[in-house]
Amino acid sequence: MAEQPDHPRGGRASEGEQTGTDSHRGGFGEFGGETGGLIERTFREKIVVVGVTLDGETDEDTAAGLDELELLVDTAGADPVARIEQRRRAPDPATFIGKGKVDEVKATSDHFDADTVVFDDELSPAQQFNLERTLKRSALDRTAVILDIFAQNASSPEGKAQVELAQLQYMLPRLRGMGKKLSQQGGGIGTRGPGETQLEVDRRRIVRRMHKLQDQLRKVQKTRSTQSKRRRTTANRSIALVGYTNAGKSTLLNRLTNAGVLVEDRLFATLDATTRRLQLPGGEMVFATDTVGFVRKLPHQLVEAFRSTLDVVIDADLLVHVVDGSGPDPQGDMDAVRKVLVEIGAGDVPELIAFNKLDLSDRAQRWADRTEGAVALSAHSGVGVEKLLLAVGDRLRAMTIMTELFVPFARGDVLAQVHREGQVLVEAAEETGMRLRARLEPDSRSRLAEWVVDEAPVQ
Ligand SMILES: Nc1nc2c(ncn2[C@@H]2O[C@H](COP(=O)(O)OP(=O)(O)OP(=O)(O)O)[C@@H](O)[C@H]2O)c(=O)[nH]1
Ligand SMILES: [Mg+2]
Repeated sequence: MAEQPDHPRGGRASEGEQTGTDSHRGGFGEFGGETGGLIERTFREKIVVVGVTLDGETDEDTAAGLDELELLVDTAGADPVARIEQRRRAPDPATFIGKGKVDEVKATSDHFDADTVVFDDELSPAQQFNLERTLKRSALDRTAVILDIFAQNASSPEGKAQVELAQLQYMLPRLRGMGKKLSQQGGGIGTRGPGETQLEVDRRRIVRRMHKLQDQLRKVQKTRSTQSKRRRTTANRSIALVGYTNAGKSTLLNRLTNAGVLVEDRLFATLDATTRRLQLPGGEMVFATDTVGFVRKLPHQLVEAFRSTLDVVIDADLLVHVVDGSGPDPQGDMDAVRKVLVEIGAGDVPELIAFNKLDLSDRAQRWADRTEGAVALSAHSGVGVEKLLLAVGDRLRAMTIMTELFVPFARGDVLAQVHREGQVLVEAAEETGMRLRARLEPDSRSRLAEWVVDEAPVQ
């Protein structure tokens, strides 16, 4: 079980704290081989954001993407100062946007004295390299910004390892442009072989480090799967709270279990999984896990690296998909979350949708009314939380099969197994053994098939 993380404040210097110096470590979008964010940044970079509407997309898609990108930039600790949009049939292979547009971006960036230009779509290493050369400043993409936020928010050893792995994965194909920066961090004695270029040395160092991190994470994963197996044998079910970042997952876990997880009006406040026991209104105990939030265009490097954390989602019996029902685009949020769920292999886990922040807007209720099986609630005030728990209980019970069994007295081991794996509702002694009525999961039922005498329909 994860402990409540000590939250390192992501660098958000207030106006009054601005010093105008650049004595910060790393910096927005620069990776130093370890996660950043532990040192308060002393100034906020100025950012121009750029969005492109490609064939099949609408201007509204681009505007919504840029709104979110500005929020991400702000969360990362920088200030968006201008936004530029372009419609194109397809991205320019060399510079993503057209040549004339590059000039416009350069002029705007000069005008605002911007430090960095951030594109809403992932740039290829070549595009990034070419853009930086022409714009004479850093050119980054949404992926780099999200990685930067994750780096600032990572606090547990596992979280840090996962973020670093994702950063290195992102960095590897971009070494050409970054070669100089990396080399300055020093290869040192023993890292240079005869005839090798610095680039090859850097590449080998990065690959070695990635293998080390992958090993480390595999070990964590192994411990976690042993723990989850132990949980399973206690017959407790598990639910995972999933959803868009800032939807209120941690607030809900705290409301349900007093878990004391950090809650913040900030994107990606939670990176580590926290699991707590929780009693449903029917008396059953379940394990509830709060985990990392998702976002549109979540970098695939992060999805890959966060596998060990996201395993709890794949293993869950039921997902409680928390949606900000007061937000501008709940449907878009849900679609983005589902896409990630499919990507991590949790597309088939049953889902119960909870439209949150009912206290802020009635729209949460309207969304719930027109969504099959969904509930509306406020994790903040507690309204609707009881209804959610009842719905969770119903859904979990519906997944079990009411089964009648007869077990001879001599088979105390089987009796114990039924109690361990299922929920025994009736138990009566007969002449030669015990007759039981129990709710069993399909797996348990097949293991106990020898003792099953009747199967009643689900109630
Ligand atoms: N008004 C209102 N605010 C809420 C509610 N639930 C959560 N919030 C607020 O929404 C913000 C995000 O809440 P969190 O619980 O941190 O959200 P999260 O889904 O865990 O977010 P990440 O961990 O960043 O992905 C905080 O400012 C909460 O106080 C609610 O029901 N009503
Ligand atoms: Mg959270």
